[in-house]
Amino acid sequence: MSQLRWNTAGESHGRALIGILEGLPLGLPLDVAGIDAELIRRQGGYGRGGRMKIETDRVEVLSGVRAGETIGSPLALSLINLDYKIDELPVPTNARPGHADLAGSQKFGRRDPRAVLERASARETAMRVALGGAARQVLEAFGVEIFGHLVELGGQPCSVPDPDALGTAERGRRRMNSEFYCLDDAADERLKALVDAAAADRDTLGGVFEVRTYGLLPGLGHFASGSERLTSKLAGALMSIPAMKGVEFGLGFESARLPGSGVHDPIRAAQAGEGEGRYARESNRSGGLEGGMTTGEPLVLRVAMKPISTLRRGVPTVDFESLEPMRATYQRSDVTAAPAASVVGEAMVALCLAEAFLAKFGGDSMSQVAQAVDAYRADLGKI
Ligand code: EPS
Repeated sequence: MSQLRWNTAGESHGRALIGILEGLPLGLPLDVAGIDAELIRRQGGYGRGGRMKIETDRVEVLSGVRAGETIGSPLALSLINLDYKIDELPVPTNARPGHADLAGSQKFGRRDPRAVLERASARETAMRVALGGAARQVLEAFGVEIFGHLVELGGQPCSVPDPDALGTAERGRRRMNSEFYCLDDAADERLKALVDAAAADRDTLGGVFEVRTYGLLPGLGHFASGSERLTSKLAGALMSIPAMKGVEFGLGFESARLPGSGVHDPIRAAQAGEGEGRYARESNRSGGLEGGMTTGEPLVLRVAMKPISTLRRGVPTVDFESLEPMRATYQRSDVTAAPAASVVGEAMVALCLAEAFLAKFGGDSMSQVAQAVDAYRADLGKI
């Protein structure tokens, strides 16, 4: 069994996005329509721009699957870019503040933001969603649910006090009915007015999304080395999404402002049928992670996204040649992509958790993984 690893290739206006996911066990029935459903969700959300009307992201499976099941070889996926025009697009004469344009040009030693922005673009996150969709299916086979939703847009809250209390079906229903993928039934009209005002102002908006994961066994991840801590892996994975500026787990930054008695989650004996093993918690302020490992409580994390850096009004910059002040070139952009970012966040959480899950229970086939999970469950009852 090899470690779960992934990679992507592809530019924003190149021919296609390509993704490879290595380390999937044999015998996973791959639900391609399920992956496409995630891709459709990523393309949506109120405030998206013209590009999403051009693209129709549907995944093509190139390798790793026979008769609908994984066969233990690398999974290769492709997504065609309908807006394929990389060779015709101009080289910008200035750098857009907030993008990779300037630092990337300096890094390459060439005034060519096009060579930078094509790959730095968040278009690449479409393939991450496809790969994450496959990784998620490994976890779902063991009863894990990963749920992302928007909790803030442009500084306006749009969640409910306790998303866990809604239950799976109601969470799904509310998110499906919201053009912002949020749980507050009453928020959409308010948020639409906010996005419309930002659009009229030729500006952009950021937001905060939350990802909750249910059904995790305790003990995924490792305390023994910094790089193996699930907390650091998840934070790194989420911060690798373009435009993300911060990640917090559970109480997050609020933990630093409270005394220990208001932060740590008391342990008690579990009641019959409650959770995994012999213990339960009275609260989940940790967000489901202690010592870099899962506790068995829901994993709760939030991620802050900055506003899209291509503004219709243009942010002040200078012309490369003359150094004369000007506004950054505008071609097309989203007013906000924060709802879509929650789908990308789910994908990154799925990739990270599937890696940790298979590191712990790894076998070469799904049935071997299932045996390891059953043995571990039996062990938990004795600890
Ligand atoms: C992006 C700019 C826009 C977005 C794009 C990300 O694309 P374009 O420059 O073609 O108008 O629509 O996002 C996607 C293409 C996508 O699939 O999410 C950027 O600069 O990051």
